Amino acid sequence: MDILKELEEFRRKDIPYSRVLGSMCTVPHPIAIKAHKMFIETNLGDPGIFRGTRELEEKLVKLLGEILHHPNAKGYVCSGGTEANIQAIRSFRNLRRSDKPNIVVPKSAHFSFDKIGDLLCVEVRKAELDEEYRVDPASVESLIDDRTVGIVGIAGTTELGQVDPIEELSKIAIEYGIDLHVDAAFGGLVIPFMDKITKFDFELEGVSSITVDPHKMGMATIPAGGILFRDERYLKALEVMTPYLTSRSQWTLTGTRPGTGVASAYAVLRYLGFEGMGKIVKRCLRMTEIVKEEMEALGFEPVIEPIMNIVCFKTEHAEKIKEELMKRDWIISTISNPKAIRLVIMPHVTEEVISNFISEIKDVLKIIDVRPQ
Ligand code: 0PR
Repeated sequence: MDILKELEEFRRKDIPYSRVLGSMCTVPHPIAIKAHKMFIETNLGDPGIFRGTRELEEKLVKLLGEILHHPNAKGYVCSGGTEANIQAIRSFRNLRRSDKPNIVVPKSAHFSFDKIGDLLCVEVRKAELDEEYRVDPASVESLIDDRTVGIVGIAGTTELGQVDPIEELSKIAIEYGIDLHVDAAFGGLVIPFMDKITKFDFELEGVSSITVDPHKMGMATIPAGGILFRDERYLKALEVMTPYLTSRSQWTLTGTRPGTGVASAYAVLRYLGFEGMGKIVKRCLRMTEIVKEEMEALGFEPVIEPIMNIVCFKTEHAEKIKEELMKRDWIISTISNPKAIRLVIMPHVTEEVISNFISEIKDVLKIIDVRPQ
């Protein structure tokens, strides 16, 4: 029991989600926790043993495919958005076998694309954004050449939650005969449940693959990421033979991998259904609106009108505010261009959390004796 006490002590040092407004993760849904426990010993790296878990993974991929307008999408559940992005670009690269390959990503792309450049020896070209921080399709087009193996659009940018003009990127992809990957790690389980839907998924003909992470807005247990491809050809391009295992080959990046994310993500989506997910997403959007109004009343101005449940406020003192809040065990994040504080309004952010946060930030503003701008 001393061991458990020791563990508890470490765990107590962690900050509870009720004081976190700067994370794309959240408290797993209660049914996700139950499902996770049931699958705790599963290993999808050996699907011959975990036959049921493997079958469940296929069902989850189908469910995610249905949400993203392509029930026959092929893919698997991985460790998160980083692995999903790696695998998409790796597949594009392998299919083209170009000498000195490059990809074109928005300047707003998640830093996983810098890892991709390094790992896959692919040049990562960064396209300019417009004044609303969406990628500029003309800039994307100007960076494409005959060594370009794919382009990337983001549906729910990490910093601002902005959605790139995927429809236009899709047209460019078709015109140039290259693949388009959509990083919807965050937005993939937000946009489909919003009232105002922008086209971003397989509905658009030029979209070859999508990253969608249940461990973000899907309220699954970590790790649960998702990579979906339009057809099996893209998975085949990742295939490695596994002669001594129960399966002939595998196309995942990791070998041993948990079934817990599969079970927890599937349980949440089945339990809540489309309607239940919609309610949660809409509540997050309502809470975002409340935070925005409260912050505006304090003199802050949003960088862009929030598109989804992420909102950033311009301030020269972003780092100082973050630091002071951190001293009081509150977590927010910051962005640097423009200087701003960033709030992610996940399902654990209730009205009570918001009012606690606002009174704390009022105190911080007094202490550092600055106006927000
Ligand atoms: N693509 C996008 C658009 C993302 O925002 C992220 C992560 C990824 C890919 C990579 O996903 P994984 O981290 O699952 O590999 N975005 C979050 C961020 O950087 C990750 C995160 C989540 C960071 C929770 C902190 C945190 O508390 O904000």
